[in-house]
Amino acid sequence: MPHVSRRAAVTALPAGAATLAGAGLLGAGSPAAAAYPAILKPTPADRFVDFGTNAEMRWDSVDPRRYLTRQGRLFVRNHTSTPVIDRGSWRLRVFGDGLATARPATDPLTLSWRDLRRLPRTTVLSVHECTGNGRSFFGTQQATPAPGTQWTLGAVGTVAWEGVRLRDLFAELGIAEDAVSVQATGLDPSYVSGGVDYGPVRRPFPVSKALRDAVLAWGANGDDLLPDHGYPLRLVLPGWVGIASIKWLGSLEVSRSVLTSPWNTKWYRMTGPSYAADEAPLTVNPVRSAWELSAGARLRAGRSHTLTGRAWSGAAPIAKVQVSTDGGETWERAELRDETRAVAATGAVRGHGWTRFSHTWDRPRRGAHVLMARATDADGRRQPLTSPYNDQGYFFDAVVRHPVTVR
Ligand SMILES: Nc1nc2c(c(=O)[nH]1)N[C@H]1C(S)=C(S)[C@@H](COP(=O)(O)O)O[C@H]1N2
Ligand SMILES: [Mo]
Repeated sequence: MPHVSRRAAVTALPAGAATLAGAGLLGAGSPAAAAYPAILKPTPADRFVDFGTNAEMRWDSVDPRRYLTRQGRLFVRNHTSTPVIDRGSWRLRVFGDGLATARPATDPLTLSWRDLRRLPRTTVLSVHECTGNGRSFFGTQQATPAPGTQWTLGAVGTVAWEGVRLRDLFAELGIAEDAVSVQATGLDPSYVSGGVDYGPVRRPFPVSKALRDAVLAWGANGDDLLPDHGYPLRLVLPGWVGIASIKWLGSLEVSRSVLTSPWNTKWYRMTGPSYAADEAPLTVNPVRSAWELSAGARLRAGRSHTLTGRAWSGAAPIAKVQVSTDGGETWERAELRDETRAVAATGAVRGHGWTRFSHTWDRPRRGAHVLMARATDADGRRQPLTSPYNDQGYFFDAVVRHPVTVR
């Protein structure tokens, strides 16, 4: 792949270091791994919690006045490392027996950046969230830790994505009436784990989702994508688990049979004692909420505090948020700031983002308190009080107990 290169800093590393880090053979704590930039944008400690190849947004750094999440603030989830891709020589390859005229992978249709820019454009607002967001609470709140990145609640953001609808591209290229599956593959290095090379990050999804609202995005909130977020082009499947939105998109296979990849058979489906062996791959994100405060935040006694936060769902806008300042004994309705109409006013034409909420806490008494927020979406889905355990720690959607101290 001549058009995929590494930043100059990387070439200064000893030969093979990049490969080793990409293969996961260097521990996160080893000096070579620390020097290897898996993420290229700055992730300062006051805005991010750094997990090496992943970084989460700190909720106490969120500006309550800003609705959208700037790319500079957005969480990053990389299986390996961010590739630097030249947009001019980059091509999207499209192939498969699901095209109106079948094409093998060895003889794909190729689309350049300019080709895509000729198609009708769209902007779609979506809550962008990792399947494992909240995973750490399986351990800290339910005493059943799950392996994987110990995200708190910062693997989420709301983004206005700009690009073309996959539906419009398919209309242009022509797809077979009985096409059922689309496989999206990234251009990042192959993912190696436990000595197994799983190949490039890729995940299939149904043609029905492609035709409903899938977007090939080149921009976020009015800017080109940053390298870390998929430049020059990423797939966006609004409302679905983050892994569905393949970054650094290199190819789309359209098929008349159901495609699979380890990212929908091995990972990103529920596994564990209470799950069947044939659980469906995870698709729509659940309902969650977070306070714009650090865990253990200190608040001044003797005054009134306006507490703010956000709630979101992959399925629908948020209809209601209930809050408790006494660890769940009593609940009140929070005020919501972003009704559907207000969200549309951000300039996005379709989709939905999160909803900001606020609650006035009048002169709380000194001492330790537990804040809780519990959201319900417009489809009637409500956050539970506990999340059923699964081996990979996906979908922690329970109400989070947020400690604060008043003094
Ligand atoms: N090519 C590629 N696409 C990918 C990934 C990846 O590692 N490689 N990670 C996925 C996962 S698990 C998530 S949560 C989102 C994260 O997107 P972001 O880093 O832009 O926030 O991208 C998805 N798309
Ligand atoms: Mo993810």
